[in-house]
Parts: sequence; C-alpha cells; structure tokens
Amino acid sequence: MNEITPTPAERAEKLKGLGSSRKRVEDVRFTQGKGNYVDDIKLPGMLFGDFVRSPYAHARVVSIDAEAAKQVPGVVAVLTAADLAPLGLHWMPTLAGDKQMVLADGKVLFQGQEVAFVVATDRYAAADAVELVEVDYEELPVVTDPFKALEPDAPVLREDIADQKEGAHGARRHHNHIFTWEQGDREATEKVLAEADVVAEEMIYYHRTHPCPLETCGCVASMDKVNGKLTVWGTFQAPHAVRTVASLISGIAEHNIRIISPDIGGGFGNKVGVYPGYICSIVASIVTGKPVKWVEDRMENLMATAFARDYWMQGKIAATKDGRITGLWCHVTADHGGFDACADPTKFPAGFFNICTGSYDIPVAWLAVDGVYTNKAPGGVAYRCSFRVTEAAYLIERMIEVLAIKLGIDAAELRRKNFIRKDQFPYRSALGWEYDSGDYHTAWDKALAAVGYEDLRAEQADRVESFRRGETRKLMGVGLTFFTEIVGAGPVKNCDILGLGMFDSCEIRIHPTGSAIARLGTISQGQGHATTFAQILASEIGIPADNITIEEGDTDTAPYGLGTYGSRSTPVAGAATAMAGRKIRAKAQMIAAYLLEVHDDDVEWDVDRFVVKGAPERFKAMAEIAFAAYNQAIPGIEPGLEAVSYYDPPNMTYPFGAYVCVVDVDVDTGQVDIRRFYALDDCGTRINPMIIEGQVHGGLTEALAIAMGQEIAYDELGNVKTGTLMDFFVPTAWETPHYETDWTTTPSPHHPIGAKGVGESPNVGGVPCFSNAVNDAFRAFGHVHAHMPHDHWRVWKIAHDLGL
Ligand code: PCD
Repeated sequence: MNEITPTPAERAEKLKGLGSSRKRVEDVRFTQGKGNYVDDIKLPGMLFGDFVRSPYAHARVVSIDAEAAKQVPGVVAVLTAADLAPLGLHWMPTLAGDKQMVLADGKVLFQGQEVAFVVATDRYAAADAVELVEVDYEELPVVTDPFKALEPDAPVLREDIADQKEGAHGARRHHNHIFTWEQGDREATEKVLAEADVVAEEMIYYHRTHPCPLETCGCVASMDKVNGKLTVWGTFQAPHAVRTVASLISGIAEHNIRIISPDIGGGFGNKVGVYPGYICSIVASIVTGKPVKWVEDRMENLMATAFARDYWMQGKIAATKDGRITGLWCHVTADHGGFDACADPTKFPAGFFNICTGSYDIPVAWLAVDGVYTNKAPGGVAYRCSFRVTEAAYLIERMIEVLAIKLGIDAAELRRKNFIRKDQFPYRSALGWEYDSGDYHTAWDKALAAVGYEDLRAEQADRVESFRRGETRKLMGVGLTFFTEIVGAGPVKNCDILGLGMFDSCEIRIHPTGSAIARLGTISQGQGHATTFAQILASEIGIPADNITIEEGDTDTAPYGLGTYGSRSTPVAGAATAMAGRKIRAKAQMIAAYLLEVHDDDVEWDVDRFVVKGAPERFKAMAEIAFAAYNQAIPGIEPGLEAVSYYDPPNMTYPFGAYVCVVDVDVDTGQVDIRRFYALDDCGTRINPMIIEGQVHGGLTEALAIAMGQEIAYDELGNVKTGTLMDFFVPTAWETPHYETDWTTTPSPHHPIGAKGVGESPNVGGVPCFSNAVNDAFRAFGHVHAHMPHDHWRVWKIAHDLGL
C-alpha cells in the first residue's frame, strides 16, 4: 500500500452506491427516442381494437346492430357481450371483490362505458366502424350524488346484485350500498367528543380526480395458437399479478402466459387495474389468431379508466382548551361509481385511510367508510398515494387547521404540541398502525426556521391591515402541513391482492468478469429503478453500479413480485435486493477465504473486497472472486455466483415530511400566486438524492394540479364535464412554481438499508399544503373551509361570499 492506493472512501465513490446522485441510466434512451413503449410494438399482421362507448350514464341497451360497421373495409370483427358470454368473459372480477362488465350486458352504468369492441386492420378503419355501430338505448334516471344514491327510492343501479345482502366486505344495507368499513373505538371516541372542551367539525370533500400519465393505458395481445402461448405487452404496474389473474380468468395455464411491461410512460396508479380493453384484446387475438393492439385515447383515459378520490369526509376533532387533541371521529361517504373496482389490498376496502390520525398522538379514534354505487366511472386508484393515504392526510391536515381556528391558536404550535414524540417510536396509533420511526419535532423546527415562519405570520398580519385600509387587493396565505405516509405493502399476513401476498423479489447473477444482472418483481414507470437498484447492490456487493444491469417487467424472466405502486418498490423490492446482495456476499466470503487460504471468519468485508483481518494488503476484490466462482473447483462450494431473495417485510415504512407554502391571492380574480414552496422529506436512508429531488418535484406538481384545478366533474345527467385536457388541469412549466427541497434522515429500523419510500410523499403532503395556504389567506375574515379544487372561480367565490 502507498499513497496512490485508493482509500476505502475513494473506492466507495467509484461504486456510485448509496447516497450517490448517479445520473439516471434510463435517460440515455428516453432522451434519444429509443424508449420502447407499448405503442412502439408492431407485430406482423397486427390488428387494432377500438371501443363503442356509451354516451349515457345510465341506460338500458335495447339492441346493438353492427351490420353497417362490419361492411367497413378492414373490419375483421365486432365483439359484444353476447360474443363474450359463452366464454364467461362478459363480466370480469375487480380487484375489490366486485365484478364489472367487460362489455355492456343489458345496461350501462356510466358515460364512456365499453359497449362493443371493433377489430380492424388499422386503427382508422376501427374508428370509422365504431361510428357505424347502431346502439339503441333507453335512458334511465341518473344518480351522480352518493348521498342521493342512498335514498330509499333511489334508482337501482346494479340490478345484478340488487337483492344481495352481503358484499365482498360484509353487509349491504341498500341496493346502492357496497360496504361499511369500521375501525377504532366508536363508544370511547364519542364519549371523548361529548366531554371535550372544544370540538371542531367539518365536512371535507376530496373531489374526484384522475391520474394523467403521458402515455395512456394500452396493450398488444398475441395468441400463438400453434404453441399455445399467449404474450401480452401492456402498460402494467403489476405484470405478475396480471399473469396470474389472466390465467385464472381465461383458463390458459400460467406458464403459457407471458406478460411484458415494456417502458411505461408514467403510472400513478392508473395502470394497476385490469380494464376491459385488455380482456377484449386477448379474446380478439384468440378469435382471429392475430396480434391485437388496443391503446386508449386521452378522453377515454380520463372518462373510463381509474378515477381517484371522491371521498366525502365528515370529521370531528376534540381537544382541550389549551390545544391537546383528545379524539378523532370520521365518517366517509365514498363514491365508487358503477362498479367497485378500487385497487386496495383485499382486507382494506378503504385502503390505508385509517392512517388518518396522521402525525399526532391521538388517544382514541373511530372511523367508518360507506362505499356507494353511482353512475360514474369505476376505479378508486391510489393516484400517487398508498391506498387512500392522501385522503387521510388531507382530512387530518385540514381538521388541524379548523381546530386551530376554533381554538384561536397558531396552527404550527398546535401541530408541535400534538406530534408523536421521538421517544414514542415504534408508535401504535389508535387505529392500529405501528409507525416504525420518526423525529417530527426536529423536522418541523427545521422547516419553520428555513421559511422564517414568525416573519411570515407578521407579514401576513400587516397585509390584512393594508387590505382593510384598502391599500391592496391581495391577501397572503401560509399553508402548513406535516404528513406521515405509510408505504411498502406487505407484510403478506396483512396485505394481499386477490389472494396474492404482497412480498417482492430480486434475483442476481454475477457474471464471470465481475459484472452483473439483477431482476426484480417491480416495474419502473419513470422512477429510475435501473439507476437506484444498481446503487443498492453496488454498496452491498462492491460491484460498480455502472456494471450492473437492472431488468424488470418480463414475467418469463423476472422473479414473481407484486409490482410498483404505493411506493412499495424501495421498501419491499429494495429490501429484497439488499438481502439477495448479502447472500452473494456470504458466498463470496467463502470463496475469498479459500483463495486467501484462511478461515472464513478471518476475512472481512471492505467496500469492494474481502481482506484478511489485520493484513489489509492481502485481499480478494469482488471481480476476482466472481471469476474464481466460475473457474475454480472449490471443495464444498457449487460453481457460479447467483442469489434470489423473496422479501416479506415485517412492517411498512412511515416516511414523513414538513411542507410550507406561501401564496398571494387576488380577491378580485381568484388568481393564486405561489410565492414559495418549501418541502422537507424524510424517507430514511437516501439512495439517490437527485432522483429523490425529482420525485419530490413531480409529486408536488401533481399535488398542485389536484389542489388547484384538476377534477373529473359530472353534470346531473352524468356527462363528464372535464374529459379533455382543455378542461382537465395539467400544470405546465408556466403554472409550476419553484420548489425548495430539504431533508432529515430517520432510517427505518426494520429495512435492511434503512430506506423508506418517497415517490408518493410529495402528493400526500402537497395537496393539503396548497389547500391550507389558500384557505389560510381568508382566515382573518372568518373563513374556515372551502372545497378543492381551488380554481380561480372557487377562490373568487370565497372572497365574494365573505363580502371582500
Ligand atoms: N428512492 C431513493 N431513496 C429512497 C426512496 C426512494 O433514492 N429512500 C428512489 C427509488 O429508488 C425510486 C424512487 O426514488 O427510484 C421512488 O421510490 P419509491 O418511493 O419506492 O416508489 P416506487 O415504488 O419506486 O414507485 C412508485 C411511486 C408511485 S406509487 C407513484 S404513483 C409515482 C411515483 O412512484 N409514479 C411515478 N413516482 C413516479 N415517477 C415517475 N417518473 N413516473 C411515475 O409514474 Mo402509485 O400507487 O402507482 O398511484
């Protein structure tokens, strides 16, 4: 050893492992037009499918006449429910234990519902033929309001189950009622409310919205009748689960089905569910013997696949006079649309909504959620949140503000007073979760200091005075949020989807020359897994990240896993990756000891090599060990260097964050200018700080969209009023503010590298933060709460109603 021998720190840096802001390896192809998305897949003889969709939200389908459509040159087939019925495929099971029509079976329940599937030699012929399919509808009364849907004389929406008293989640008490899900202690909570010094109560509506990935949903199904193999390329966030479900529904043996998720242009929960388009493409390919492609357009995407939210949350929060929270009560009316197709773990019909006690030490709580059918599209997906966490965070973070108003105290102080303390972790919440780790006070103090909180409040008070004197027409709002997320489903004992336990996996093969490939059960949709999972391995096995290929999304090659959503990849597949890496290292240690002619226990790991204890000049680097694994006959050790890990996490991870938003609101136009947005995230050990920052920027921008305008709105007839990007708000660089990002690091005690998820956090924390800022601007004038989205009109309306 001499001064040019690299130090361990220098060697570690070369690996680009944990903590390195390694550039995203996938961007080389994405920025040069070399991505391979579903619509890039073009197979010989491929046909194209397109849907005839219902213009009505509720109608009987009297007849379907496809004769004229079939005459269009290029049209090969027109499928209706009558064609699928003999195969038992006119209905399909949903992820929530309900069933959904694949093609209209006698009636339609929402505008845009799939009625017939036209298959043609090109997409233009298919579209022309769609126009010519004659459907005779008989209109039925429409219900879009979940409260009206539960009235005794409300129209019966689901005639197929009208008399069924039991649903997938217990008793049904009305023909449009789906389930009641109750958690916590009602009696104790109501007692606390009755005896409390102060109770703040509010109806908080989290409006219906929709993920908006750049790429819509689609697939190419190809049935090879000669070999009996079905291959489906699709925009799937959970390819293995799709394979199992496809096998169960179709009866094709699972080993004869290959599901491939190629590059995906954003998921955001939109691509978790199973849609009629997939089933129809598969059937059409089986019927025609040709590959069939289906890709929805933007309007179809917004109208028919995977809505999110639509929760009416009645909240009551009790406290002592000096601001100590004593209980939380909540009742949710959840609008699920025409079929219950929510994407949640089976035992959680309202997802992880019972994390609604948030970051606070609340002694008792009770919550009940009623799922209701209406004439709206089905879905209920985790649009950038872990199964209804964003609704929960919105509820509690709005209720804290409402309580602060009622108590007449500062909302930052109210939070600080009620935070779960550092020494209380692991912390069991009143609604049953065990929070793994947290240090909320440190994060909160850092955030408030960074924005100069006291000064902001002083400035705001001055502004109110100048407003009252008529010197300005702009008010200032300070939005605060402290959120706790819950990500990383599993554990298998609590979480399954359709009976599939929610573990995840990683399989590693080290090649003889010391480079490697690792395959995972997850699938990146833009998050950068090829970059970050290689970094976890680099630190675990001492091979540079640049020498490790990460592959996901092909069920023929990847180990079984439950996919990517709910920020579960890092907590679950990331853990599997570290564990598989450790298995590699354990074998490498034996090989190194053999090569160094010492006992296994006499060597120790040092960044990228095993060294003989006390003699660091005697070592075997990982590359040499890999070579030896393939060319030396080592007694008692099999050749090769591979490992696989299936990881069932012992608990979920609980990332958290402190956000502050400062806005200026023009009371005459309703225009909201975001002056400042500060986001502190704690996701435990950080794998790639640059990627985390990108995740936070993206998630905050989606939060901005949702809070400030993005909405799927219906009129009384059930027409979608916001079904195009003219009306559905997607922020561009113009509307997007500058974000300041920050962090603290509180590792997860049970995750092998201490990492928690982060992808969803900014959406979960961002929405209440923007909303709190807008509401806060009017606090001095007696305003308490206004529903989102805070578009110009609605903001103007607050000012108008206050007489400003
Ligand atoms: N990380 C790091 N560190 C830590 C954590 C994390 O570095 N500590 C990173 C990782 O690795 C990745 C990311 O970051 O890369 C993320 O992660 P996470 O959190 O774990 O998650 P994931 O699982 O991976 O993913 C998922 C998410 C979600 S869920 C969503 S919505 C979204 C996010 O992700 N999506 C998306 N993000 C994103 N991005 C993009 N670009 N795209 C997309 O699509 Mo759901 O439930 O589905 O609704």
